[in-house]
Order: sequence, then structure tokens, then C-alpha cells
Amino acid sequence: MTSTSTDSVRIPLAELQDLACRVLLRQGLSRPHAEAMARTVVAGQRDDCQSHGVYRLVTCAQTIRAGKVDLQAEPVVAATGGAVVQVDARYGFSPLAFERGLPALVEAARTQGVGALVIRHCFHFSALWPEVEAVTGHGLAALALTPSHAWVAPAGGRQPVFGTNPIAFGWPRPGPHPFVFDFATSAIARGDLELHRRAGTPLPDGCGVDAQGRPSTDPVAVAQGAMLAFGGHKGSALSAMVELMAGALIGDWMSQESLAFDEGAGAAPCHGELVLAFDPARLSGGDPAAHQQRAEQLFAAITGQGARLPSQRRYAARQRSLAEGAAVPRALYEEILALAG
Ligand code: NDP
Ligand code: PYC
Repeated sequence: MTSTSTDSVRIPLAELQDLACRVLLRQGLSRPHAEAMARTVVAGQRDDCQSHGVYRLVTCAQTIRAGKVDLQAEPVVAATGGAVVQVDARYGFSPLAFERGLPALVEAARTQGVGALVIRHCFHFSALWPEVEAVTGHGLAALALTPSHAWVAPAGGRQPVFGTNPIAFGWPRPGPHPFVFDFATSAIARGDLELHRRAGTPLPDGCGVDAQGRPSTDPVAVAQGAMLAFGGHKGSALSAMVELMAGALIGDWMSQESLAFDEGAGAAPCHGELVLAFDPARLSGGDPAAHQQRAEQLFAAITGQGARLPSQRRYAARQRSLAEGAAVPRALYEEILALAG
């Protein structure tokens, strides 16, 4: 451990993985779940994603206390040999279900051109970029969608209907870093709202309304009222699409149903996830390398004018963390040490 300032410490990644694993094993998770979840949250911390890094160890502990998650659940993968791969997470956490389904998804995309990984009945607490990055690692493009709990009002309304419903996209590139974006369709992710609440700091303007429908920057008041979609009616429509595609379409719960199942326990949402994979070799009509080159020209036209690509900040943080360890807020680190006993 290295002290960076009075407020944070740098922890070598292997040490952080070991600590996260110990915390999760101590909560009663099976080793495969603990290791998969630790990989996910340590990747988040490594890439300076504070709302979905090791802070999630605290929220996962809360989810486990609520008593509905199956800590030993073995995901069941059903690959049909066609485009669709189904994984029943059996009310366990989602990272292991994704890891178990990934090989069959890659195989489906390679043989069919398009593969669809349908995960059902999972407790979902993570960012989606680790998953689309994993798919791009196989030379495939990827799109991932998941609902959450109904915290977000539709544009023009004030009653929560939608989840924070992230959309993540990945495009494989030469070199180590794919083009990836991953964002909540709410103006702010719930995880960031929680971090504001813990720190006692106000939300940015435009993130939510209080229980009376008045605009508010108080995270507690917004949690009692409603969060708002980003971009008004456009984000609202995208959020509805996520409910439909990663809820109704795949036969699993939407965000209202997930919240009802929670019964006020404050656990992670429980629902499904849809991950699509696309093989450029099968879809480009020939000469995928030439089309890949055209994609590179698009990226050059973005960065060439001083704009940055999404995930560029994350990749820079990753490079530093690999060299110096991941920065963890000191108070959070102590909270995690306490969870590890
Ligand atoms: P952000 O708004 O922080 O970032 C969204 C995306 O935009 C990132 O890919 C980011 O890249 C990129 N970006 C940010 N600023 C710029 C810029 N100036 N130019 C170009 N690209 C930029 O994400 P959110 O707060 O909305 O979401 C955070 C995380 O929360 C996501 O990973 C998401 O998966 C997760 N989440 C999970 C949910 C769940 O149900 N499981 C629900 C909702 C959210 P970079 O990271 O490099 O800044
Ligand atoms: O940050 O909105 C969020 C979130 C929901 C579930 C996991 N993260």
C-alpha cells in the first residue's frame, strides 16, 4: 500500500484482487463467484470508475444481507448451436454468469455473424464496459443492455418507471484498447448519486426531482422523488428501449418488477441482461480489414481535432494503476478492510 494523499491510498492490483476476494468469501459467496466479482470491481477501481469499483463490495454486502441472492448459484448455460445463448444465473450475481456464457457467445457470433447472450435471473451491480471489452477481445463488436430498479421518471412525468438502464458498446481496434462507451440513460448513475449522498455533496443540476416533483440537487430528496433521464425525451426513449430489449424481450423483469421484488431491502437490482456480439468478418461483405481501416479514419477524425474518445480517461487511469496500484479513497479502503475482518 502506498499513501498518495491523506484521502486515498494506492493498492497494487493483485493485492486489491486478493482483498476483494477475501471480503466476498467472508460474505459466504462460492469461490467462483467471489473471484469473478472481485475481477469486475477491481477492474472498475483500476480504471478510476468510482461508482462501480470496490465501493461495490459495500453494496454487495448489503445485497447479501437482504437474503435473496443465492451465494452458491451455479449458472446454467444453454447454447443451442444457433445465435442465441441462454444463461440462467439462478438468482446469483451476474459476473460469473457472463463469464460462463462468453465462450458460447463468441462461438455463436463467429458461426452466425450475430450472437445474443441472454442472461436471466441475476443480481446486477456492475458496469457493463468490462463485458463489452471482453467481447471485443475476440475481434467482435458488442452491445450490452440491462435494466435496474425503477428510479427514473420518464420525460414529462415525475413517477419512477425506468431503471438507470446502461447501454454499452464496444468496437475492436488494433492495439490493446477497443472503442468503448458505457453510460447510464439517467442523467447520473445511481452509484454516483449514492456517492454524493455518502459524501454529503449536492448532485449536478438536472439529475432529479423531489417527492413533490420540484427540481432538486439533494441526493436524499431525489432518491425519495425521481431521477431524470439524460437528454430529456431522447434519453427517456432509450431507457424505455432498454426495458423492452433487456426485460420484456428476453422474458425477464423490467425495473419496476425488480424494485417490487426488492421489497425495500435496498439490494442490487434483480433482472436479466442482453449482450449482442457482431462478427465483422461475417457482416462486412468481404475485406473486413479495409472496413476496419475506415473505422480507424473515423476515430482519427475525432481525436485529430482534440476531442477525446470515450474510455480514453479510463485507459489512462488503467495505465497508471498497472504501474502504481489503484487509487482507493482511504475511508472506503478502511471500510473494506473491516468487511474483510
Ligand atoms: P459517464 O457519464 O461517466 O461516462 C459515459 C461514457 O462517456 C464513458 O464511456 C466515458 O468514458 C465517456 N465520456 C465521458 N466524458 C467524455 C468526453 N468528454 N468525451 C468523450 N467521451 C466521454 O457514465 P455514467 O456515469 O452514465 O455511468 C457510469 C457507469 O455506471 C457505467 O459503467 C455503467 O455501466 C454503470 N451503470 C450500471 C448500471 C447497472 O444497472 N448495472 C446502471 C447504470 C449505470 P470515460 O470512462 O473514459 O470517461
Ligand atoms: O449506478 O445506476 C447504477 C447502478 C444500478 C445497478 C448497478 N449500478
